[in-house]
Amino acid sequence: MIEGNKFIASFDTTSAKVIVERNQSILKIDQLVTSPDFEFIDFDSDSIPELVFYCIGCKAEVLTIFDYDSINQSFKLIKNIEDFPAPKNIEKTNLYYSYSPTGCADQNWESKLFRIENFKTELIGLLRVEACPDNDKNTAFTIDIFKPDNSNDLTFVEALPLDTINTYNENKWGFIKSYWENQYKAFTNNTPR
Ligand SMILES: [Ca+2]
Repeated sequence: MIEGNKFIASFDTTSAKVIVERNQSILKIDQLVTSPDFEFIDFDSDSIPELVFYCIGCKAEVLTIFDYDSINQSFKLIKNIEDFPAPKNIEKTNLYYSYSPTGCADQNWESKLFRIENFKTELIGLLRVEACPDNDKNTAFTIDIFKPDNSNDLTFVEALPLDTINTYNENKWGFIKSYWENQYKAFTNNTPR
C-alpha cells in the first residue's frame, strides 16, 4: 500500500513482461525492465517502497530501480541508473555507490558515489583502480579518487595505495563500502535528508 493504493507487480510468463497494477488496473510504465527477479522494497529507507529489479540469477545485484512517482501514483525509471551498476544505498541518505569491473579480469574497476533525486542520478564521486599487472614495470598501484567540479570535469581528490584494500574484510568490497560511508560528506555539501 502506498498513499492508499494497492500496487501489485507480477511476471507474466506468456509475454515475458512485468505487469504492475494499481488497485487492479494495469499501469503503463515506460521502459519497464523484464527481469523476473524483482520486488517492492524500501531500498533507501525513506518509508516508500521502490520497484527494484535484480540481475537474473544474481539476486544480490540490483539491476535497476523505479522510484515511486506520487504525482502519477505510479513508478518511474530513474534516469541513467544503468550508468551506476549494482547500486547500494548509504544508510539514511539519498546517496548510493556502484561497482563495475572495467577490464583485466576485474583488476581494473571503479565505484561511483551518486545521488538520486527527482528520478535523476548525479555523480558526486569516483574511485578508480587500474591495476592490470605489467611485467615491464614495477608499478605501485593506487586507488585514485575524483570529484566532479562545477562543469562536471573530474578533479583529483587523493590517491591511496591499492594495498589499503587488504586491511578490510572482504577486501575491495569492504574498502568501497567503508570509504563511501565515511567520506561521502566530503563529496557533497547538502548531505542527508
Ligand atoms: Ca524508499
